[in-house]
Amino acid sequence: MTYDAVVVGAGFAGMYMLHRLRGLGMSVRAYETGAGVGGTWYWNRYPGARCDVESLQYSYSFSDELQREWEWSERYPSQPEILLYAEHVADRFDLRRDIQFETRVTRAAYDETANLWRVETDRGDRVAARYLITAVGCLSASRVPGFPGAASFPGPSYHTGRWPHEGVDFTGRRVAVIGTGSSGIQAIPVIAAQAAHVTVFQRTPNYSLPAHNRPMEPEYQGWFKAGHAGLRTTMRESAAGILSDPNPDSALEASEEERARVFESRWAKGGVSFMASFGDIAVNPEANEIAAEFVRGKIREIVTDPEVAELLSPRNHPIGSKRICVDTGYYATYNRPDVTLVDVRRAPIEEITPTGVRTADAEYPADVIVYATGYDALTGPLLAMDLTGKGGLSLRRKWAAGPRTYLGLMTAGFPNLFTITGPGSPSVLSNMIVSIEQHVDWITGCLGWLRDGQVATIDADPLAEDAWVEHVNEVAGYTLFPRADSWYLGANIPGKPRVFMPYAGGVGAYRVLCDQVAADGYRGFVLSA
Ligand code: NA7
Repeated sequence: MTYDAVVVGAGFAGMYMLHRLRGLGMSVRAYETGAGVGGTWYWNRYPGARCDVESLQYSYSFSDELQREWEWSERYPSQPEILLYAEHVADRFDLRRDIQFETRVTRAAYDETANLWRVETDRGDRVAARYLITAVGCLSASRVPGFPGAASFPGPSYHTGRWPHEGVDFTGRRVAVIGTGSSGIQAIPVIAAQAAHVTVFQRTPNYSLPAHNRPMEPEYQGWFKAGHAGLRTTMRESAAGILSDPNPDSALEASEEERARVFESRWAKGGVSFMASFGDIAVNPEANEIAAEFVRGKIREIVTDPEVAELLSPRNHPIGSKRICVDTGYYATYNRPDVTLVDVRRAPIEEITPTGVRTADAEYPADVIVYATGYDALTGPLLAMDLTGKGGLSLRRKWAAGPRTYLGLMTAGFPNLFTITGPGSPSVLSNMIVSIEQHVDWITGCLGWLRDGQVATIDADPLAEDAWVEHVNEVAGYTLFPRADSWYLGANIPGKPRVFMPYAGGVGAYRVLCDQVAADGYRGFVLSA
């Protein structure tokens, strides 16, 4: 079977791409590993899973009817509600008939003679397509560190990103949670409320901001929907794709009182807009330290045991240089008598035993282990597929020293392969829905233009790619991101090249660049008839 396009993945990116490709009149097959749509939100069913972008902003903007008819029930959407929304979108736009579920794309190779991608799946499908479009997500390749003895643990163990659909009952159980990134920080308070005891194994404390989640105010929802068009434009033109009301003033130049006033009001408001308190927090280490110390002060206020408060206080990286977390009652959870915090930076986990977790200095009993240990981010899901471009070049070989793309949309030597929110684009530094829509719209525009001009192949020009990779690095160098050992840099995966993968130039500026490239007849791309 030969399709105009194969889309890999049916999360928010894959679903919208499928919708737009249909609009071009193309025949499309989408393959999805899960049994349903939703991607991240299909898999991440751990207790407390919630988006840290407000629900009204974490929703598609492409259909005015869709945004008018869908009602969000909370300020921040829970995983079940986002999944319901994804399912609603699939039904509303009749997407499922072109999606093959429970099917993983294992291999795709570019056939130069036929100018087709030949795609293979784990279900034995062998299909061809003119265009191959990956919508595989940035955080979908979950990772459990290879702790010795893990197989000897008789009780259940779960990774947050592969949570059982039927849920887990922790009542009366002793639970070990390994990892204190966003997933651990969201799950720990909810698990602690149910379990007999929770032991948290923390290697790096993270900065976490209160969500102050609450039921959606109907007036707020009404206001957003009425101003939909304008608000969406503001989001698209912003740095992170959200309405954060950025304050351009310098934290360094502000008086003590002014700083306290601004930080307190942002803290009280809740959510990630704290990072927009002052214009220099993300780029100036001294300004950043002022914001970081404010958060540490909050931790000391909330956590009653000063030693635990200090252990929870991040000191080895600037605030925002790792993904900022948003929580509900995280720090206060450590005031519970049935929650223990273990510092595995000082005494690392040495092995999992049949009765629990053993660190360099003690053994902690557990009935259940929760791995909140993250992902092989951005490149992981792409490299998990065996992708081969022109001349038998494999993507794994091409990206051995780190990902190389032009605009995060294409990689030279892999004609007609598009990577939605690929490395080198803002992706995880932004509201993913905004970045997804921008990429899908751009790709749709490009494919329509190619068709109208009877252009058979498009590929990134290696020189344009080199310049883009350099630009991505240069922009990252102006920020504080490279100062943290984060998954943005691949630092969480042993042996992964240390390269800052997303584009830190902001979604607004990036959109302008992409649009200019298109307006210039796809400058930096090689086109052939
Ligand atoms: P993250 O943010 O990558 O967090 C993973 C956590 O697991 C982090 O605290 C890690 O510590 C910890 N970890 C990983 N390996 C180990 C070992 N070997 N020993 C101890 N601790 C370990 O993943 P999340 O799922 O929380 O969040 C991913 C993104 O999803 C998030 O940023 C949002 O965008 C949504 P480390 O910091 O590496 O010292």
